Amino acid sequence: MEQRYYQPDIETMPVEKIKELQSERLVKQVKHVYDNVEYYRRKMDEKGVKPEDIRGIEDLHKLPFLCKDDLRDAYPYGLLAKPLSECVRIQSTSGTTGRRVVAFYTQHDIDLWDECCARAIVAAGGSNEDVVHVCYGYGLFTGGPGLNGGSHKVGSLTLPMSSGNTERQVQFMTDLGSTILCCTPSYAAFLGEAVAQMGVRDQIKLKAGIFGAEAWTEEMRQQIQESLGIKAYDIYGLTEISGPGVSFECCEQNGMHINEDHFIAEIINPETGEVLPEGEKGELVFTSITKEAFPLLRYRTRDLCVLTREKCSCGRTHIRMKKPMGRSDDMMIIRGVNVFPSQIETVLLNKGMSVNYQIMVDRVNNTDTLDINVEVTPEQAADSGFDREAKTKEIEAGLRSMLGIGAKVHLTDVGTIVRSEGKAVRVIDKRKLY
Ligand code: DLL
Repeated sequence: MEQRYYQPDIETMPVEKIKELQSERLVKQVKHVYDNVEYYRRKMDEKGVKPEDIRGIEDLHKLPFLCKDDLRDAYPYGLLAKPLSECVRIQSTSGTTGRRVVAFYTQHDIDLWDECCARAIVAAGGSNEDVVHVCYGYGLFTGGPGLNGGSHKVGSLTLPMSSGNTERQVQFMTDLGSTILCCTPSYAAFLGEAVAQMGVRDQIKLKAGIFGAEAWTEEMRQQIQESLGIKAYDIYGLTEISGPGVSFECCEQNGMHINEDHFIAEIINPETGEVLPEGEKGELVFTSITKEAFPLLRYRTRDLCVLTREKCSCGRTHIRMKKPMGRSDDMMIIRGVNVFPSQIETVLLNKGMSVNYQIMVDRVNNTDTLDINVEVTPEQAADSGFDREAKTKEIEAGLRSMLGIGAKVHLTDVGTIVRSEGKAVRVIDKRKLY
């Protein structure tokens, strides 16, 4: 397949050149925040670092980390690096607890963000011939505005659907011939079901999907690709660093290229803060080197992931991040064992179950319990020979071998688990209520 890029010079720039560009931008950015943001000045002074100490990316490790609590402390204007009169937009995190994080953008910030999303759309095969159907939420959430802006840059016909009203989504998809779908993977799975139920699979023209905002497994990718007849691409980002498009997948579907001309990525040991070498798993940390209004230096994402500089056949040279396996704060400790929802998803889908599941954790008589409700697929429901009891046992055995602890599995009927239009809520941990 012919390779297309949105900004070929940048996307295929030799690695040495990218590093030079990063160094140059980092030095400027550090000076910008030190001069304009009191919060940073204080943090850097406390650590004994002056802007002149940062001469390139090799000095990045000297800077202090920033974490979500810093953002909350500084709410709302404490990290603003440009006068409000130069800002044109805010976006905010979807977090439901504590103070929200508010991110500010100048027009220049929005333009660069849109370009990042345009790169993702072109990497998924998009062009001005495409109809880009955006059903990420619009509003404070960055998903809708980000992909919308990217689609405009590419010159695609953009359908700003936002989330919800699934029947209308499918109707527009068929009537207007949507070719690229942008939403969360869990909503894409739901749309796959809706398309089948409405009997319009042969009327949709989708060829690709750009899915992110939550962790999803390779098994889930297969299911979505089959149900919608598309190639499904991963996209990653976070409000604090701009939104979707911090990184995106290419045709190889093997890790997401980080837009390194805008963001420097590091992997650290989450316990000690030590920077880990390429290839090791740890917490992803980002430094935004082109953001004007809300530039974060060494922001700890809490996402656990691995970076690789292995050559990619797509021709892009920017470093890749593997699929984040979940956030460090998604990790459940059950009877002393670390469990990620993504491990459970892998087992369920490998055993042929539907993507609709929910994990319930509780504590009974001082012992943690793990229960998983998972829907049977419509095919299983229609199959009179389907043995629920045998399947339940098979999944329980699979979970025991994946997790090292036992779980109780409950097969439920089709349609019994609430579908999500945005980020799915997979885990109900009742222990937190105590
Ligand atoms: O979720 C931005 C986004 C919108 C990304 C649309 C992709 C598509 P927040 O609401 O601030 O921003 O949440 C950011 O979501 O730290 C990850 O934990 C998680 N996340 C985002 N993309 C992925 C992904 C948006 N592709 C948080 N895989 C991040 C796994 C993801 N987790």
